Amino acid sequence: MLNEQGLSEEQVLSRLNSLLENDATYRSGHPVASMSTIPHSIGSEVFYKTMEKNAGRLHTFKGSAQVECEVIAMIGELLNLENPVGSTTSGGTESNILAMLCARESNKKIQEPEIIAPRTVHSSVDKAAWLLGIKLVKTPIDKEFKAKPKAIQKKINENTIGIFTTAGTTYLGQIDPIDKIGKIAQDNRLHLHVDAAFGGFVIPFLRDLGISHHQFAFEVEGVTSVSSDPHKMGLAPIPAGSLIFRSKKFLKKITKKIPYLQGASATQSTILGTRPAGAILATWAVMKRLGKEGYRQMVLQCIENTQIALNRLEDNPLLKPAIKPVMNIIGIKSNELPLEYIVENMEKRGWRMATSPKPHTMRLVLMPHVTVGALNAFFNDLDQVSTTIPAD
Ligand code: 0PR
Repeated sequence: MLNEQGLSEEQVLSRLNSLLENDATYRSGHPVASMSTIPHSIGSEVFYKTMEKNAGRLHTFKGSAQVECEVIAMIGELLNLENPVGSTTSGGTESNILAMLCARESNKKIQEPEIIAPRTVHSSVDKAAWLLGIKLVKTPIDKEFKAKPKAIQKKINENTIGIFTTAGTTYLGQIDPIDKIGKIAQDNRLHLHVDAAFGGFVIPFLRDLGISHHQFAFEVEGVTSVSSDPHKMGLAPIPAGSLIFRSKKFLKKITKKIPYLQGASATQSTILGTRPAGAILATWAVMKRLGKEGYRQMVLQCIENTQIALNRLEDNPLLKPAIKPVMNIIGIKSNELPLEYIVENMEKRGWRMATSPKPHTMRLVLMPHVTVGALNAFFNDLDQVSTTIPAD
C-alpha cells in the first residue's frame, strides 16, 4: 500500500532491509549456481553516479553515445571482428530477440519463416520465436551435448531463415561446433547467430591462457551475429548485454526511425526506448580497468576453482560431471539418489540450486564470487546429502 505521508529515510531503509533479508548475497560466496556476480567496484561506482542518463536519448547524452561505440569496439575485438557494428542491450534475451528479428527482416518474402537450433539453446530463443511469429525447429545433439551439424543441415528447407547456436550453453557451458555450422550457413546463405551471452567473456581468455582453442565468433566466416553479456562474466552491473553484427547492413535491419527525436536519438536498434546509459558507462569502465590481462586472471581463477570442484566431485562415488567441463560450469549427475531429493535437501541447508531436465543435472557455475571456502562448504553439504538414504 502507498502510504499517505512519506516515511523518514531511516524507516524506509530499515523496512527495505528487513524485506531483503531473504535475498542471497554474493559476498557470502553463494550462490553457486548463478551466472551473475558482484560487479567490479568501478562499475558499481560509475553506475551509481550516472543513473540519470538515458541511452534512449543519445542526442542529449552525446558523450554516452561515444562511450557506447567504444564498448562495441572493445567487445568486437574480443569476438575477432575488425570493424564491429552493433548495440548494447539489456542482456542475452534482448540480444537473441534482436538477432532473430534481423534474420526475419532480411527474409521478408518468406511467409512462414523457420529458424533451426539445437535443443540446447537458451529459453530466450523460444521466447524470441514466440514473439516474432517464427517456427523454431529444434535439432538433436551429440553425446557431449553439442549441436550436430548434419542434423541442422537436414532441416534446411525453403522457409529456413537462420540458425541459432550457443558458445557456453546454459546448463553445461558447452560450445557448439560453430566452424562446421558456419560452413552450412554460408553454403545456404543463412543468418548464423552465436549466443555467447556467457562464453563471450570466457572463451577468448581460455585461448590466451592456452587452455583451449575454440573458433566461436567472427573468425568463422559464416557467422552473422554474436551476443555477449558484460553482466555475466564481463563483471558489469545488470543490465548489460551486447549484440554485434558482421556488417552495417544487418544492423540496419533492426534499426527504426524515431520521428520526433533528433541526431543520434533519431534511430534506435534496441527493443527498449529509455534504457540506462549507466550500465553502458559502467561496462566501459570495468573493461578499461581490467584490460585483457585482468579478464585473463579472473578467468584463470574461475578455471582453477572449477578444477577444485571437480576434485571434490571425484571423491564422491555417487555423483559425476555430465561432461568434462569446457569452461567454469559443471553439470552434476547423481548416480543413485534422485536428483530432486538432493536438491531439496541442499535448498533446506540454504543453497540456491539450479537444475536442468536434459541432461538431468544440477548446475555449478564457478563465478568470481564463488570462493574456495564456499565451494568446500557446498561439497561438505553435498557429500552428506547425497550419501544419506532417504527414509521411505
Ligand atoms: N543465453 C544464454 C546462453 C543464457 O545462459 C542466458 C541466461 C541468456 C541467453 C539470457 O540472458 P539474460 O538473462 O541476460 O537475458 N542465463 C542465465 C541462467 O539461466 C540467467 C540467469 C542469471 C538465471 C542469473 C539465474 C541467475 O541467478 O542461468
